[in-house]
Amino acid sequence: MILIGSANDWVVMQEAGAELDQLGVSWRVHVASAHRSLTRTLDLVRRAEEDGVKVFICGAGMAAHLAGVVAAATVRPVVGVPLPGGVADGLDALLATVQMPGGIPVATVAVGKAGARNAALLAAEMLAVNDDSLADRLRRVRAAQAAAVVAADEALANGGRS
Ligand code: RP5
Repeated sequence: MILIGSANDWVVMQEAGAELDQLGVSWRVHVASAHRSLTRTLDLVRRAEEDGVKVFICGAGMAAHLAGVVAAATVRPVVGVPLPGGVADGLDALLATVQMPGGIPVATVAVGKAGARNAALLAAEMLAVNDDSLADRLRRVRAAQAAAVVAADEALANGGRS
């Protein structure tokens, strides 16, 4: 399940949904602010666990406490995506997300769209531990990436100076 601290976060976090779609992993998204709607956020996490949600992806900016609050409320894995837009353009959210006290882990990825994408891939890798078909799809994504690098190299060589 994807949780975002504000509807404004979706412009970046939709990258995670797109990646999960590509991998054939079902997902849903909710706006759930750790600060503006704490009780509802905790209710969403509890109900998601009851519904069988296995991994939470949380994207938030500024004082980005969403991933930490969700991690405090579940023993399911939580992947935190720090988002740009605060006074330090994501560095603030990165520190807020990554600096969890020992005992309550949040797997924190890069700031912004790369992080949103990696959060989806990391969540899929967690699910793939017990899903060989999903593991194969992840391997195909890696192979496609490697092929794209080779294609880009060849295009540059062919169009570049000799
Ligand atoms: C955070 O505060 C949200 O995750 C968002 O990134 C940031 C600003 O929220 P808005 O004022 O844009 O709703 O809680």
